[in-house]
Amino acid sequence: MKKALITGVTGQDGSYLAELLLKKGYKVFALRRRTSTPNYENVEHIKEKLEWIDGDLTDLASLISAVKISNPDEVYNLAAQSFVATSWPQPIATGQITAMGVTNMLEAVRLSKPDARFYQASSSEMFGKVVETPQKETTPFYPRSPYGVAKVYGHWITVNYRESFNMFACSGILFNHESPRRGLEFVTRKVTDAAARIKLGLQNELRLGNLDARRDWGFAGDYVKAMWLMLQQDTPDDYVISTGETHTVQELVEIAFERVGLDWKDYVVIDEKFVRPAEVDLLLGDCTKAKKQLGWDLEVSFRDLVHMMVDEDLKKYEKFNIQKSFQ
Ligand code: NAP
Ligand code: G4F
Repeated sequence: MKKALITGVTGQDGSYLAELLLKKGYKVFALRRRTSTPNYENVEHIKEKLEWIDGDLTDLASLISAVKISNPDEVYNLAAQSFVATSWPQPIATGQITAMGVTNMLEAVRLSKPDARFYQASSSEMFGKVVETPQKETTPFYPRSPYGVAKVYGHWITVNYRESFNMFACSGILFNHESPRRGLEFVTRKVTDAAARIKLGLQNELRLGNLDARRDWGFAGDYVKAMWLMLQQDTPDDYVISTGETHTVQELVEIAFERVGLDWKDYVVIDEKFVRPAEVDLLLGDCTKAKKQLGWDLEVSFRDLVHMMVDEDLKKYEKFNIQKSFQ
C-alpha cells in the first residue's frame, strides 16, 4: 500500500486529491493546523479514512515529525495562504506560509525521507502581467501580488531542490480551478452562491470588482488527477495545467445568473473595495506538454462547471430554507 502525505487537505484541492488517492488504495496522511473551530466541511465524508497529523507549514519541527510519522512515498504540498486579495494586507504571513513554507516542507522531506516524491502547488498567478499568450512552462514570470511573488519563490525552490539534491520534486503550474468546494471569497463561488441566494430571495445584490479580468477556469476534480500523474512519471518535471480557454468575470456572471433565470444587470453592483492594487488582466494556459507527456485531459467544460456550482449552491440553500421552515 502506497503512502501519501498531503498538506492543505481541508481546502478545495486537498479534499479532491485525498478522495482520489483513497480510491487508488493509498494510505493518506493529512496535515491539519490548529483552528479555533473544526473545519472539515470539504472532507467530512472521508474524515475517518484519513490519518490526521497536527502541524503547520511555518513550523519546521512539526513538518519533520509529520514526515517521520507518515514515512510517505509521495508528498503533496497544497497548503498555502491562497487568496490573492488577502496577500496585500497580509504580505508577511503570505510569504511565511506560501513561500517559506515550501522550503520548510522540502527540508522536512530532505532530512527525513529524501526519496519521497514531492509535488508543489505552483500557480498561474506567477505569470501575472503576462509577457506572452498563451502561457506555458517556459513563459517568464511577472507576479503582480505578494501571493504571486511568494509562489514564484516556492516554484524556484522546488526546482532548486530537484537540481541540488536530486530530489523527485515536481511543480504543477495550475491555472484557476474551481468547484462547489471553492472558498466563498473567490470570484466563481462568490458569484454562484450569490446567484442562488438572490434566486431564493436571501440576498438582494452582488458587489464585485473588475468584471473585465480574464481567467482560464477549470474543474478542481480534473486538476488533482494531473498532480498524481506528475508523481508517477520516470523523471520529475514541471507542467502547466489549464483548459486553453479564457473567459471574463462578466461571462462567468452571465452564465451563473442565466442558470437561475435572472438578468445579472439587475443585481450586480461594482464596488471599488474589490478592485485590486495590481490586477492580472489575462490568463490563458497552454497545457500541450501535460497532455502529451502525462496523458492528462479535462472532462468538465467552463459552462458545465458554472452550472454545477450554481446547482450545488441552490441545493444547499433550498435544504436550509426547508430546515428553517420547520423551526
Ligand atoms: P484553499 O482551499 O485555500 O486551501 C488551502 C489549505 O491550506 C487549507 O487546507 C488550509 O487550512 C491550509 N493552510 C493554510 N495555511 C496553512 C499553514 N500555515 N499550515 C498548514 N496548512 C495551512 O486552496 P486550494 O484552492 O485548495 O489550492 C491548493 C493549493 O494550490 C494552494 O497552494 C494554492 O495556492 C494553489 N493553487 C490553487 C489554484 C486554484 O485555482 N485553486 C491555482 C493554482 C495554485 P485551513 O483549512 O485550516 O485554512
Ligand atoms: O477568484 P479570484 O479571487 O482568483 P485569482 O486572484 O485569480 O486567484 C486564484 O487563482 C490563482 C491561479 O491563477 C491561484 F493561484 C490562487 O490561489 C487563487 O485560487 O479572482 C479572479 C478574478 C480577479 O481578476 C479579480 O480581480 O476575479 C476578479 N474579481 C472581480 N470581482 C473578483 C471580484 N475576485 C474576487 N475574489 N472577488 C470579487 O468580488
